This record gives sequence, structure tokens and C-alpha cells, in this order.
Amino acid sequence: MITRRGLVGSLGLGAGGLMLSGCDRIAATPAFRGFAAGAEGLTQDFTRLVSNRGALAREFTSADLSPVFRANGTSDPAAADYRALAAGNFADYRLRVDGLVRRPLSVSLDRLRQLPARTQITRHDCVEGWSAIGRWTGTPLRGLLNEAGLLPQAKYLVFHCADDYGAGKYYESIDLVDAFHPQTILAWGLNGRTLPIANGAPLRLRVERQLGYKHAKYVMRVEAVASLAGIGAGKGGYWEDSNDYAWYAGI
Ligand SMILES: Nc1nc2c(c(=O)[nH]1)N[C@H]1C(S)=C(S)[C@@H](COP(=O)(O)O)O[C@H]1N2
Ligand SMILES: [Mo]
Repeated sequence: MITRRGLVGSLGLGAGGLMLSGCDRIAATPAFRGFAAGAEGLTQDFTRLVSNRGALAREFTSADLSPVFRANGTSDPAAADYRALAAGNFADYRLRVDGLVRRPLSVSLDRLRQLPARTQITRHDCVEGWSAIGRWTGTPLRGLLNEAGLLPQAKYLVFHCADDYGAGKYYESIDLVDAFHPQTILAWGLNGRTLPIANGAPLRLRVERQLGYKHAKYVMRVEAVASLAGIGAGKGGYWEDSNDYAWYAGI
């Protein structure tokens, strides 16, 4: 979606340009989201033209950390398969990376933690009007994608989550610009500790240029697809399909 903040940030004005003001929160009201969703094609093309989607989200210092990183949405998945994994401290967890890839992956949490890691202190902005700053540690998604080898037809990545939400499971998707962005990580650590279940253990997406609902928690599977048409109702995510939230939720 195009907001004043987005434009200011994309023009390189105002260091980082990411302070949330009251006005900017209005951009996340349902009416605005409806508009943004309706103009999705236009929005995406325009975003590509005027903004640098590769620009980094602002990073903060330890002094800025929120005392508590609030949990939102699912905070303790009830699904039996997830409960079994959690009971075993996720020793049997495997992240699957599949779909339009040359080499489907099945990766344990131990191995994910041994892969090159990145730590970043960023601010999470939820459409509901709250923000929190946390220190996230995880492996850059692009490393896993390179290992799996995306096929040329792959255009989006779908994140399949463990938690039941509405009629099915929570799911989200991003395009390859965000997938290969240096701050896009699959995080297993928060504030120097193991990622808590409330915040998406064992693995959750951080896609720092977008709003909170895009940051899939409890990620079980990353599926590379050519189109979002076959995923849920076709708009690319749980909130997009159920409440018309914008698919591209740029901040
Ligand atoms: N699987 C899953 N991912 C999710 C959600 C959820 O309910 N289930 N909620 C989303 C929303 S709206 C937000 S704001 C963030 C909240 O992340 P947190 O619990 O670490 O604050 O997770 C997002 N990802
Ligand atoms: Mo959110």
C-alpha cells in the first residue's frame, strides 16, 4: 500500500523514515485496506516504480528493545501434531521447502540453527495499532532457497503454519523480492533466547518491510508456487482471504 511514510522512505528522506505516527496507523484501517486491496495490481506496479524494495528496514539498538514482546493471534497452537512436536522440544520438527524447487528440503531445527545466522533489532507493526521492538535471530531465507534451487516458474513463497485459524491453518505468502531481501529471515531466536511458543516457535518468518500479519509464525512448510490462485481463496494469506487485507502490506 502507498502511504506517505512509504513514499518518504522510498525517496530516502528522513533517516529510516519508519516512525509510526497516528496518521500512518489510519492507513491500516479496514476502509483503507479495502481500497489498497482493490488497487493491488496498480499498487504493486507503482511500488516497484517508485520504491526500492531492496532497501533495509530500520534497525535499532539494544536500548530500544521493548520490555515485553507482545504475542498476537495464535499464542499456543492446539493442533495435536504441533503439541507432539512441542512436547519433544521440537527435536522431531522438520521444515519442508518444496513446490517449484529442484531439491526439496527437510531441515531439522538443529541444522537450521547451524546455518548462517543474522541478528537484527527491528520494529514490528501490527495493523491493530501496536508496535514492539525485538532482537530476532535466524537464518536468511535466501540461503535455504539457494539450497533448494527455485525453478524459473516460481514467483511466490507460501508459508504453511501449524496453527488452526478460522476454517483451516494460518498461511501467508511473499514474492521473490522479499524472499531474497537480506533482512528476511526464518527466526529461531528472540531477544537472545530460544523463540517462545507465543511468538511462533520453533520457526517464524520476519519480513521486515511489511506489517505484522505477513510474519508467519509456526512455519512448517515453505512452498514455492507460480501463482497464489490455488492457495486458500487465492489472495495469498489468511487475512487477505478472510478480511480483504492487502497482500502487499509495505511499511
Ligand atoms: N501462524 C500464525 N502467524 C501469525 C499470526 C497467527 O495468528 N498465526 N498472527 C500474525 C499477526 S496479526 C501478528 S501482529 C504477528 C504477531 O507476532 P507476535 O505474536 O510475535 O507478536 O504474527 C502474525 N503471524
Ligand atoms: Mo497483527
